[in-house]
Amino acid sequence: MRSQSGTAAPERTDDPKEHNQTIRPRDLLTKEDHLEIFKLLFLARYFDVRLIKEKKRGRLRGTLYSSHNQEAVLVGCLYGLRPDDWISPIHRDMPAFFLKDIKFKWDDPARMGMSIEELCAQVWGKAGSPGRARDNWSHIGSKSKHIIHSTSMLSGTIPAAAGVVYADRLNGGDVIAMTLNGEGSTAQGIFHEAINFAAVHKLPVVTIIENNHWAYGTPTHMEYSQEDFARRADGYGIMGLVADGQDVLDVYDKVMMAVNHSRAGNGPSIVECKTFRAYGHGDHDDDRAAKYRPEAEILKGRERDPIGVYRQYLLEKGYISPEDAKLYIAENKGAGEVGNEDFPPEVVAYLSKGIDYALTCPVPEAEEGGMWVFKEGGR
Ligand SMILES: Cc1ncc(C[n+]2csc(CCOP(=O)(O)OP(=O)(O)O)c2C)c(N)n1
Ligand SMILES: [Mg+2]
Repeated sequence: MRSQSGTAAPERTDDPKEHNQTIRPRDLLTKEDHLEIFKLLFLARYFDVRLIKEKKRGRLRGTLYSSHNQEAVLVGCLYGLRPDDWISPIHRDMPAFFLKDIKFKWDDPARMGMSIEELCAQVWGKAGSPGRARDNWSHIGSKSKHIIHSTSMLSGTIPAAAGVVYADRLNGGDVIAMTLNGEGSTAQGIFHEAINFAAVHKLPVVTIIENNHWAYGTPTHMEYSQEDFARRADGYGIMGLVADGQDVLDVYDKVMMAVNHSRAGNGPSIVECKTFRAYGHGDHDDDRAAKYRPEAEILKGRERDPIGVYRQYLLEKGYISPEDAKLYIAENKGAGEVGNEDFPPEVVAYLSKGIDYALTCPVPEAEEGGMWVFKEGGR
């Protein structure tokens, strides 16, 4: 019988010997890296709970798609990428737009990720946003920052990613493209077509499956009959790994193995990160989701909060002291229970700066409505 909730730690497959490696990617991380990763987990969580609070205060409108409880997947996937690697986030991955290429340079305007100001302006539908108020969420991209434009067509970014790296290889480049996808999107025909194309042409597309065990109101056991989605990789003749999506270092290890493998010319790879969707599909679905999902499943799926799991690791390794470990307890708290005091001050200040920008930024002029609809100067 397959489990519905995915946060019980999956059987470890990260034995270095199994991958012919003597050291794991995590072994190369410094203490500074670990502390930065910890802060980034807080930042992703704070983005989520603060937006919910802003909406409840009446300062924000539009649907929010929460990544609460899935932060280890986002941070673990993005932390080891090169600045010039491409990513394609989806609706569940809003923090990915600013987490790309953020490590140790949160405020660097030249970094290859979106600024917190741009992203907040996007959520508030203001003129300073990449989408210039056409949407309040993830329908954005940036050619210069190597972010493939997110679309509503699930899995639609995988063929685009394959095309990007195909062109790059023809030009002698060595970037990879990482696509982020929910497990539900893998039922799309285009998912198979694109991965097969990438496999045949040995293209460095790293496909992340964020298996949060629900696609809107459909549980995984009604979506596919395989326990580990990553095993589908066998059918394409490519590498497939399973990661514990609540453990940022396990995600980092598996993703970096896949990235290194794909970058080296061995073709695409799939990393399935087992996690659990904490709330509804979007906040419009929160109340219904609390009814269509058994309470015991929700509690089990959320018991291993990624911030708490990593705090424990840092403590055991001596990267934080027992006193420091008691500061900023954001885990296992919903937006209504958590406060600014539960987050490092720099995290609160960073997002607040973005929100202040968004609130004061004007909306675009109405005449802009036709912009980007027709080719400039065309008919
Ligand atoms: C091709 C396509 N079919 C259906 C939808 C409607 N839809 C949007 S999100 C979603 C659920 C996606 O589930 P999953 O891929 O598991 O991602 P999650 O929301 O769980 O992160 C659906 C069915 C869509 N956007 N595109
Ligand atoms: Mg899902």
